[in-house]
Amino acid sequence: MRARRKEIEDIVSGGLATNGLAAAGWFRIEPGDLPSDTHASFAGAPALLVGNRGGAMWRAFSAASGHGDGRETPLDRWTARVMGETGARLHLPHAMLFPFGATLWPFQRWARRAMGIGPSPLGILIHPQFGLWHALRAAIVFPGVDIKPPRLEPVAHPCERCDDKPCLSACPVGAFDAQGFAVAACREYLRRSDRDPDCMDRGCAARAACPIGREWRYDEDQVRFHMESFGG
Ligand code: B12
Ligand code: SF4
Ligand code: SF4
Repeated sequence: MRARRKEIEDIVSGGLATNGLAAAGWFRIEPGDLPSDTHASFAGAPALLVGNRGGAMWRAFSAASGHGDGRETPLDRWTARVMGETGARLHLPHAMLFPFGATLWPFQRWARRAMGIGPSPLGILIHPQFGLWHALRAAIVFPGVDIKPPRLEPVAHPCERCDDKPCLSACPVGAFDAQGFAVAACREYLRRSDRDPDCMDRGCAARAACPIGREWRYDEDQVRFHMESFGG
């Protein structure tokens, strides 16, 4: 089956704009991306990545009824709902994949392929415009549909020109070094009663130290929500 990339992008972007989500780029699923042969039909299929940048998604999500209903993973449930509504408008065979849930899909690998961006020393992918203030929310896979992902233009990697790397010295427990991210040290600090009101209340100090895309920084409610889901 043939389909036009632009038409799909318009339907997806139209459906998602009011929810603060956006089409982030096309990529092709490679056989090595599949965690098991259960999804073999996805190998070679084109896919559209969906993400959020800055605080727009948070404002839409906070206003939605699912937030604060006391049940677990409200953002994941909201994302699945709005993506399901968008998918219903596509009238094309597709599968909706998420960066949460039982299957561990390699979303960062896909973002590198779809957007051309690279990792920061913190593990989070850095975008030349949005800095560290963007994330990945879904991938719409089109098995059996003939769509050619566009060729990527080269994308600047801000960390290559950042000599001081303030992100690496801002963490109060030195959780980031050449070995990667010491998750246990970070979580232990977040649970300490004598910690500064930083990190949990204002968001990861290492992430906040990055000068790129500061105007896209999440507001306090949003960072607190993410930090509580991560370390609370
Ligand atoms: C497991 C996981 C974690 C684990 C371990 C991370 C790790 N060492 O891999 C923990 C719980 C520590 C974690 C933490 C965070 N995570 Co996380 N995490 C994931 C998850 C669910 C799977 C990653 C994975 O294992 N993939 C499997 C392999 C096969 O896929 P991959 O793409 O090839 O894997 C890459 C990552 O593992 C990455 N990586 C390696 N080391 C680290 C370290 C960190 C901190 C991160 C974020 C990534 C990372 O490199 C791999 C090669 O590209 C992804 C969602 C997803 N499904 O991809 C989110 C994801 C990577 N996390 C994300 C984020 C934002 C965070 C937090 C910043 C959350 C927050 N608090 O806001 C924190 C960082 C801690 C902090 N102090 O703030 C984002 C990153 C977005 C981006 N711009 O790149 C993702 C993509 C989720 C999303 N919805 O967008 N995370
Ligand atoms: S502070 Fe510099 S090295 Fe660290 S993430 Fe930002 S641009 Fe990259
Ligand atoms: S949340 Fe705080 S303790 Fe954890 S890595 Fe970030 S700066 Fe370090």
